Amino acid sequence: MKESIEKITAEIKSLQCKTDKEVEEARVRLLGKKGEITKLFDDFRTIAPELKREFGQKLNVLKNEAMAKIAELKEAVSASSAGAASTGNDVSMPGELHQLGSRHPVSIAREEIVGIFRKFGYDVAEGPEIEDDYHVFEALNFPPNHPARDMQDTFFVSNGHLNPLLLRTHTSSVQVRTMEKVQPPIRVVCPGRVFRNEAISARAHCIFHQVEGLYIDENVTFADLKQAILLFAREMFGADTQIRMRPSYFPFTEPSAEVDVSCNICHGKGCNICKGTGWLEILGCGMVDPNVLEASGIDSKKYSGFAFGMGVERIAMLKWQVNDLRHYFENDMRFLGEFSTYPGV
Ligand code: 2U9
Repeated sequence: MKESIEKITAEIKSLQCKTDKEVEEARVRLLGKKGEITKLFDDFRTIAPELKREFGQKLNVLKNEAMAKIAELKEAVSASSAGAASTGNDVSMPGELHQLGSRHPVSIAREEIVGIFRKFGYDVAEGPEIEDDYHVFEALNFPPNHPARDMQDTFFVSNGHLNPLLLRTHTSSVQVRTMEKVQPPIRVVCPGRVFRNEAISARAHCIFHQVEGLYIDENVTFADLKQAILLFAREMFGADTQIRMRPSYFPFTEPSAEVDVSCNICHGKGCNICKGTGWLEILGCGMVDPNVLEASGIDSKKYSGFAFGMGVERIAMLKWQVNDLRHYFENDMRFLGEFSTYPGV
């Protein structure tokens, strides 16, 4: 008993705590129901009667010392945490607000377009923005003197040899590279940036984004193309969307068509968005020209396919009724902030 009292007395003297939690742990260790001092009081009941007086006093002194030390430590800990708060940092002040960014509307539209075709079973492929003449023009059946091959329309990186480097004017070069690598069936969508030497206006920009698609297999027909485009348009613009096809011309597809969707503002009645026609042009498409299949090593007698291409900014303009393409390139936070609550952003 004597040794225990001396040991605990020494322990109390040297006791130090940094936090409220440590003080409480020390209190429980010494004075709690199963604490060291409480245990000595239990033992006290069994000692010889002639020793009771001496040890009774000693135990009471020990208990008082322990209680005083715990109270002292409690005070010291709370004083030191109040001191920290008074060093100039007001921990109760509201935090600084950071302005959160959000997805760019062109990214939102691109992901939505690509997501729809993924759901239809298409893979996604990407390729280089700096391309050669062969993959952008030659393999796609562009005649040697087509205007797109002119300096007026295309940004050239290097010139003066047979296969100059240039900034791709469409992502069709990615589909060409896919056809060179794999045999049909091919189902692929190719999103990416494209570059055209054009004056910037409300309807055109020298850099914009496209999603193009290619489907090649045995017995692919124009009816398959029409169905794929109709299903896409309904996913993108709403279940009651109608489409119409107008004949067109592209070097890489035959026959070719331009596709309009029924105006999602006036539902075909005619408004200023659709210029009173009830229709909005969304994409171009067609059956892949057999010359294009053959150029990339695909047997045009066995396989046929369809392709389509769309400008992402144009789709985004129609979807959100933005009347000037330049908004998508200026990064004005007031404009971009409009899309921060778009579902899935
Ligand atoms: C291969 C074969 C055929 C892709 C196609 C279009 C029609 C089209 C324009 C829409 C608006 C470009 O962004 S835009 O200016 N695109 O009208 N694109 S068919 O045809 C291909 C592609 C690759 C091998």
